[in-house]
Amino acid sequence: MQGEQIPVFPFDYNLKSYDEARQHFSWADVEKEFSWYQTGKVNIAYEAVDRNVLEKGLGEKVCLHYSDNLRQETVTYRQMMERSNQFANVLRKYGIGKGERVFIFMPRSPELYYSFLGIVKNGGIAGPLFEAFMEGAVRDRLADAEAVAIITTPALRKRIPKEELPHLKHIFMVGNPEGGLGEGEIDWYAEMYQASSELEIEWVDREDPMLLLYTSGSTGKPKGVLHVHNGMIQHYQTGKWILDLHPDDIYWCTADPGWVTGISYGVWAPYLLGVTSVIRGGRFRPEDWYKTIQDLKVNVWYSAPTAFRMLMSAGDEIIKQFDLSSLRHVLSVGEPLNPEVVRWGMKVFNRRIHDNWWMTETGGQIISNYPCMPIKPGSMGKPFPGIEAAIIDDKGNILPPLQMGNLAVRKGWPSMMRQIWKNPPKYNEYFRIEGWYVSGDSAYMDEDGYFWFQGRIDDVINTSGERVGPFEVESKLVEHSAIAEAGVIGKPDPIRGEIIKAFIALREGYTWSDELQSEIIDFVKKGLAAHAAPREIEVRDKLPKTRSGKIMRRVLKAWELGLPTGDLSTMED
Ligand code: 6R9
Repeated sequence: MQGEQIPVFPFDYNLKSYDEARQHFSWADVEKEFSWYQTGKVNIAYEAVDRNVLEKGLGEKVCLHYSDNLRQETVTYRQMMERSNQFANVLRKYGIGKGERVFIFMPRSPELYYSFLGIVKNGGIAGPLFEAFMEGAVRDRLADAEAVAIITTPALRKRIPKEELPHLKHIFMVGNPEGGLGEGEIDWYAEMYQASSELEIEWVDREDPMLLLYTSGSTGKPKGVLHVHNGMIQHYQTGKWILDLHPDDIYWCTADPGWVTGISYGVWAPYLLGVTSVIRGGRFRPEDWYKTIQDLKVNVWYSAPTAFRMLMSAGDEIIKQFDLSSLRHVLSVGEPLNPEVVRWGMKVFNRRIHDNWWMTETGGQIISNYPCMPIKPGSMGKPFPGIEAAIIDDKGNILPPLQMGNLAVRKGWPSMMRQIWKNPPKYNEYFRIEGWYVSGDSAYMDEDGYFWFQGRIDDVINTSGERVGPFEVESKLVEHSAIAEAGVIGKPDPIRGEIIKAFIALREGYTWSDELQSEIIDFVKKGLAAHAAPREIEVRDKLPKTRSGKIMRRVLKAWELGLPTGDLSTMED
């Protein structure tokens, strides 16, 4: 094998040999692990929660350790089953049924998880949102999905523009708003208190949808990625082999449920394997994070490069105050994991950080570094057994090792998205090359079969692990009265991966000032989300555009990086 390598640690892993698994693996064998294989009755939430209680004797086992700075709570699998049953019953009481979209817009808390699982048990489609979303982002998503209900908190209710959402009938309020409940608002706690904890769960088809997650592309509004119950097959097996979950593990996935990682690997994978999960609410503080690992004896820890880089920049002295010896397995996803961070992980935790690659659209992990395999720092690893990934050119030819091209996945893995909500053309774009899903990322494979990420092919920005579409930010910017036109790019940043940089041209009569700059940043924060606001703004007389009027972000990027601008033949004079 070539290049820098970190050898395997001698633990007893679920996956013993990657090569052997690749040869003998079949998804059909994994299906036999589920109850529905015997009973024919399908619901991912049954397999993830109820089955642990009713069939596996894990009712008194802790499902969730929740904590933030004000609250600490333990939820057993039985409690998780009963409370999610209750919420499913509440939904039924209000006539909300199978296939209807119910959104969740609230900070991390046990109530969020009861609600999420209740929606799925009722056969509904859950739409988790980041609590950071502002009114415009909330409206776009609820409107597109024609959501009938939302679960939220008093602090966030003002960001839900009811008048503009004719389909939205019910707002379940977790907590007591000042001045009481408004029209269409329902007291979540009061309803839960009255609801039965017994439920006739809604049995569904494996191909029935359960999750709608909005994600950004380079053009247009965010698109609704739709996932089905069948994804459980992949969540289960990747949880076993990539997360390497063992029955007695304490597992902490730091991702928010507004992000696919916080659902596929913050709920489904650990619950399907019946392990104990840790959920931490509140803001990020290095001390709190290390203390969480120490106090709860976390063994398996799944986080993201941006978080590791923040921990790294907080300094190694802090780490010495905590006992982190419980950690066995550490993983990362969301952005390129810098080799420097992998080396830091070896130094401070004496553990390898295992990078893996996947997307909202893939629903589950696709490429990974496995614990039983040497790590090459900077590489995403190898495709999951049973999944074929390749580097292909625009015609669909598989490229030889070391050649850069489209990172693509052979169509048809279990957790693949099944639709872009109400937008078949967008869905078909991903499958434009016969037999393949084209990810939009570019990469190459080395001679040992390891994949190396190179960049996005479109202009999507990845800031602290969040995908931000430049078009959405540009559209918001030009809504501001001072801005004539705007072009937005990702600028490389040592902590956040990329930051959002906006180039703008001002309208006649406006002059640039620090006040105007803060006003504009605030405008985007309030209109979209804090993470979508530019951290840098540069004013230009004019922006580079194509003859058809498209802002040429590639030219802006070249300006920013001091690189040659390349072919400018399509640029207006
Ligand atoms: C799970 C998730 C997907 C995009 C993806 C790629 C980037 C994710 C990565 C990575 C380099 C990794 N990405 N993992 N880039 N190395 N290990 O992140 O989903 O939010 O949809 O983002 O993130 O560009 O295409 P999502």
